[in-house]
Amino acid sequence: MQPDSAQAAVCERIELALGDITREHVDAIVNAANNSLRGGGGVDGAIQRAGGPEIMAECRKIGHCATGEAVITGAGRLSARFVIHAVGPVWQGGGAGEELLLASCHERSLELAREHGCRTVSFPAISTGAYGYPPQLAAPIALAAAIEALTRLPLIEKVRFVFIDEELHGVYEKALARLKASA
Ligand code: AR6
Repeated sequence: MQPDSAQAAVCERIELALGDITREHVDAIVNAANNSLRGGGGVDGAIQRAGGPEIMAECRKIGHCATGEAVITGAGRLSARFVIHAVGPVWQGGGAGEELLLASCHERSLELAREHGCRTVSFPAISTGAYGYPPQLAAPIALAAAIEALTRLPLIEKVRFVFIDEELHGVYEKALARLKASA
């Protein structure tokens, strides 16, 4: 397979969906967490509420996660088997390594998923809420990072990006179409 068609095939393993990530029926859902793993609002709050206290108890034991990294816990009452807590960067204008950190937390999440035998993984739009990353800039980085990781991780069959917000869904759809067109 030529490199270009290989990338096009990888794009087919990415899906975008509108909905609540806590309702995903996948092996692992990714949480948009913070360094202290102490919970918060947004996706984090929704996951902790829907999954129950077991998730936070495990997070407390782990204690910390660096920006651009990810850690894994069980998923409590959720349908998923695991929650992968990824810490994206706070947007500071783009000159503080945000791009690399955003890409890296996606790649690390998928590597962790693979290490735990996951075949299907759902991501939220990490950093685009409380952390203020402009969605138009975050979308191509998050998607390209997932595509890059999937080329190395053939056992991961499907990566879904799930949006609670229709406008955000549209932004990621356009970015994915651009990446597909350039593949
Ligand atoms: N399902 C899917 N997407 C959602 C959901 C949901 N249930 N709820 C919100 N979103 P955020 P961040 C979208 O703030 O920017 C937390 O307090 C939302 O529309 O959850 O990485 C953590 O503890 C937004 O576009 O994550 C950290 O302190 C996107 O999810 C901090 O926020 C991400 O928003 C992390 O900030």
